[in-house]
Amino acid sequence: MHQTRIYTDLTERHNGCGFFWLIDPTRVMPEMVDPRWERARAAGVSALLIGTSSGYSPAAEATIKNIRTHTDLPLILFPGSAIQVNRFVDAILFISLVSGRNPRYLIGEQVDGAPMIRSFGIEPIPTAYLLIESGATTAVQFISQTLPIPADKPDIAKVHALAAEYMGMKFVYLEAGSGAPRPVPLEMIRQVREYITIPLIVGGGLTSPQQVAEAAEAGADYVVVGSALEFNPTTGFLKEMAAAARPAAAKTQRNNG
Ligand code: 1GP
Repeated sequence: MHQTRIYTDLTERHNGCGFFWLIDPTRVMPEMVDPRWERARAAGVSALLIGTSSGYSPAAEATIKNIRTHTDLPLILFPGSAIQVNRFVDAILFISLVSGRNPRYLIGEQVDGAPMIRSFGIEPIPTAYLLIESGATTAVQFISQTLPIPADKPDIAKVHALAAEYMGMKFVYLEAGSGAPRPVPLEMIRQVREYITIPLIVGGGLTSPQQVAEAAEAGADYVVVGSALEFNPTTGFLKEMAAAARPAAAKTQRNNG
């Protein structure tokens, strides 16, 4: 049995909506140190997600190694493909792009990556990844050559999420895409949250504390923010964004109960 420590910590030990800060390792120089890394836990960040949909390199790996030495938060890889698996992370969102019908991203990359995950002793967290239409062609859509779920069709998102739960997935991730002009609709978040029992991650295009708070209130158990924290690289903004996730306090209790 593989380890489940990170997932257990994330899902049992926090109240309200958790906050994942997504860092794209290809956009940070390996020798650079972001002072926010050491402050992230105190700022209210639950874990750092490390991921990119645009290529990968040894420099990105050096960046991840560097981040590792500046935070005690869990580092969770959020990979675009198997070649991104590396030994410096604690866990990996073991993603299947279930909204699509491209076998490479449903099972192919997973078969390539699994032996490396095993040999590095990384915790795999089975995650159903649902790409939601957001008003633009996102990198994930283009690279994966899959159609996103229409934003006004929550019923389609619901049945994909339910099937994923029945397949044993531990998270459902509703993804509008990095830099999405429109985040995942609140009504879709609400309906999916009501329909399944596993935790729900929501990300893509959340740029303000208000948008984070709305996603949390609608039912997200974790929100993911990347681009906005690149555009505004202050600790104050990181704190504001993470704090905005918290008013949805009772929700995780409800889901766990
Ligand atoms: C993308 O959901 C994440 O995979 C985060 O998106 O960069 O728009 O915050 P943003």
